[in-house]
Parts: sequence; structure tokens; C-alpha cells
Amino acid sequence: MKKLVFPEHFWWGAATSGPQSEGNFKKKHQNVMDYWYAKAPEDFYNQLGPDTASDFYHDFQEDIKLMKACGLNTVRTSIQWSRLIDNLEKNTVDTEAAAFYNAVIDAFIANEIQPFITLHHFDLPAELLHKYGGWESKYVVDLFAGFAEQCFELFGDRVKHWFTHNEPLVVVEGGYLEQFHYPKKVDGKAAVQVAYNLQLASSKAIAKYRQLKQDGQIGIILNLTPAYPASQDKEDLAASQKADLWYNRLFMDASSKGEFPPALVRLLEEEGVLWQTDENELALIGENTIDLLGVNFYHPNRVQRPRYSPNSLAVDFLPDKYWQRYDLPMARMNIDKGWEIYPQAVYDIAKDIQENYGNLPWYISENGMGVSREERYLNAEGIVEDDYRIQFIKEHLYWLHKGMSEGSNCLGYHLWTPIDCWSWSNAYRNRYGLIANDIHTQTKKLKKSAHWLRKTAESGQFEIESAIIKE
Ligand code: BGP
Repeated sequence: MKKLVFPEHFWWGAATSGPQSEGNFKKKHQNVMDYWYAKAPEDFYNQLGPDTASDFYHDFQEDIKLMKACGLNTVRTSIQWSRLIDNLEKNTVDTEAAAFYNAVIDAFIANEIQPFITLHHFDLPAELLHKYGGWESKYVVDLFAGFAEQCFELFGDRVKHWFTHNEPLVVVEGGYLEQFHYPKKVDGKAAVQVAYNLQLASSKAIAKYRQLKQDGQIGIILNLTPAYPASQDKEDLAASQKADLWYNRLFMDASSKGEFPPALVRLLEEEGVLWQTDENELALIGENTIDLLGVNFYHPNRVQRPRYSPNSLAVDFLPDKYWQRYDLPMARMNIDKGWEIYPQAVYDIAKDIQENYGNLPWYISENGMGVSREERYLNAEGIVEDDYRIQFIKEHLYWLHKGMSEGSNCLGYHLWTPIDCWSWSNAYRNRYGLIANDIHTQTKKLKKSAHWLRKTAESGQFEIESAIIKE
């Protein structure tokens, strides 16, 4: 057994988002996910949509008490633009929505949980997609900065940790390259512009925050992971370097150093797809970097040499022309979800931030193990015995702790998610919660992992079996 001790003020927490937990009660606008579900329910697992989600809109007082019972001292959720703002063009506040978010924030604080707030968690108002092309438009970028400013003014007296976007790369990939999010386009040039506009939106929101001179911190949540090469062959290494630029360095460099990676800019220029920009925008990005980084990590990325020569003829630009995904043979898997389990990546990320990004303050903002049909693991007392999740958390914390003991400036660990929730096209398939939710009755009950986490958070330490650590 090895004992791991964490710092006194470590953030033991969990993350969710407005669209995945609240339910659509009293919302005046659809977000892109609501719109997509209304249009194509068959794209969603068991055709279940976000209408009720985990009914946080009505249950938040009780839900937050349950989160407290899990030992959480910090929780991240998001404010839905499509709920808070009643006139999207004039940026006016819906008073009932503001009252709801005020009550939520107050309930967190009353339960001694610091609320962390994300401003955009894949939930652009659908109207802005239809009228202006969504994140392809710089007008939408400015509207987002206005919405962000409303949030800071309304809630910044109590919210001290803000995040502009959650996983902006997923918006780019899902919506503009791989068709797993609405608008389900395949358009490399649009994808590149959307990536840039999302960064600009983040930097403009940060600029608004700085102008208000509030006493909190602002950052971004990125899904970072090293792009591990399939082998040490020259071609695989080159593929991994290019994938790394796109998957990791694009948003990381722009958000933390205020500059896009020059090698990526050169490549996009050569491809004739570089984003439309100007000096003022680049200066604004340069000046408005983050205070704090959230890293979402679920599974590693592995890549190998591309399938075709990048010089093949009549091939539209798609970033992955420079690599292809690689499945490690005999990989350790979460078979149910189809994702590789590789906790050592957390250490590699910790060292990367320490060595290449000035040891920026950061935390794990999402990590977790999605499993379907967890009723399989109910014990006689009706508690889900999710020992696999406890082991998953322990192993990731082990590697995080190792990075921290070598000086990486990591402030906390948030699990995805406090209460089993709805998720984009996967709907309720994958359960990640510390708290089980019967979606038919909205009955919520702590899982075994919640009891484990409470003990760990209270003592700030846990023991890990040496046999499960393979360095
Ligand atoms: C992350 C998102 C979350 C959540 C999670 C699990 O990428 O930030 O919002 O959806 O993935 O997703 P899923 O249930 O689809 O596996």
C-alpha cells in the first residue's frame, strides 16, 4: 500500500453543465443541442432529449445537499446563454433566469461549495446559428462577450472562478469535421475559422472581465492529451507532432501565451485555409491570457502516419490528413464505453504544463468513467457498487499526485459528474455520476464512489494498492 496525501485546500469537486442538468423548464430560447434534438431525435441514444435532464431546475436545493454529502468543496456548472438572455441581440437579462442562477449560486455557497462557472458548454443559442452561422461569425463572438459581461456583473460578487469555454476543440471537431455535434458539417476551412473565433470569443470575454476589475480568476477548460505516436519511426513522430499542434497547442498556446503556435499558422497558410484575422484581434488575444486552466482528460490520443500522402490530388483540407488515429493493440480499456484507460497521461500533462507553460495554475476539470446500465451493480441496499470507478479515480489521482510532488501547480481534481446526467447524442447511455439518478422518477442516491470520495476529501489522503500502479 502507498499513502497519497494531498494539499489542505485541494479542490475536491465535480463538474456538470446547465444544458445537461437543468432541464428546459421556462427557457425562452433553444440552444443548438435543443434544436438538434427537436429536428433529429433519432440521433440521440434511445431518442431521449434534454427536456428534463436531471431536473436541477426544480431539485437544485436537494441536489446541492447531495453534492455536499459527497464531500465536494467545489462544483463547476454552466450558465446557459439561451436561458439568461431574453433578447439575444440586445443582450437583455431574463429576470426569472437571473433569479434562478442567483438562487443556485447562493445554495452552493450556503453548502460551503465554491461554484465554478462556465459560460459556453457546447450550447450556443440556435437562433445565432440560423441567423449568422454561429461560431463562423465574428458578430456572434461579440454577442458572446456581451453575455459574458452580463454574467460577471450579475454573479461576480460571489463567483470567483470563471471559464469561457468548455472544450472548444469539441465544438470544432464535432460541428465542422466529424459530424458528432450539430451543425454536423464537414468543412476544414470553416473548422479553422470556428477555432479562431472561439479563441477570440474567449479572449474578448477575458478582456471584459479585466475591465470590471473583479477579484476572481478566469480561464478556459481544454481537453488536452499528448498525441502519443504509434512508434518512434520518423513518419509516426511527424504525425504526432502535427496532431499535437491541432489537438493541444492551438487553444493552449493562444489562451495561455497569447499566441497561436507559429508552426500551425505556417501549415494552415500553406494549405490556404488560415483564419481571417487582423492586428487588433491578435493584439487582444495577446493581452488577454488566462489566470487558470482546467484540463478535461478521459482517454489518450494515439496517432500514426497518415493513410495517404498529404500531396494526394483533389483532397479537401481536413487537419487529420497529417495523421490517423491509432488503436494500441491489447490496450487497457473501458470496454463498455470503448475508450482506452491510460492514467499516466495525467502525469505527462502535468509535466507539460510545468515545463512548457510556466507552471501555470491548473486543475483536472473533468475525468471520469462512463458505464451504461449501472443498475447491474446495485447491491441489496440499493447502492451502485462502482468499484471500477473508485479504482479509475485512484489511478488517475496517483499520477496527478506524482506530477504535483515534482512541482506541477495543480490545484484540484473534478470528476465528471456529480449526478448522472444527460449528454449530447449519448443522452443517458453513459453514467458517470457520484450520485445515481433514476431518470424516470428523478430518485437520486449516492453510489459507493461518493462515499469513498467523501472520506478522501475529508482526510485529504487515501491509500492505493501498489499492485495497481505500473510505472
Ligand atoms: C465531455 C463533456 C461533458 C460530458 C462528457 C461525457 O467531453 O465536456 O459535457 O458530456 O464529455 O460525455 P459522454 O456521456 O458523451 O461520454
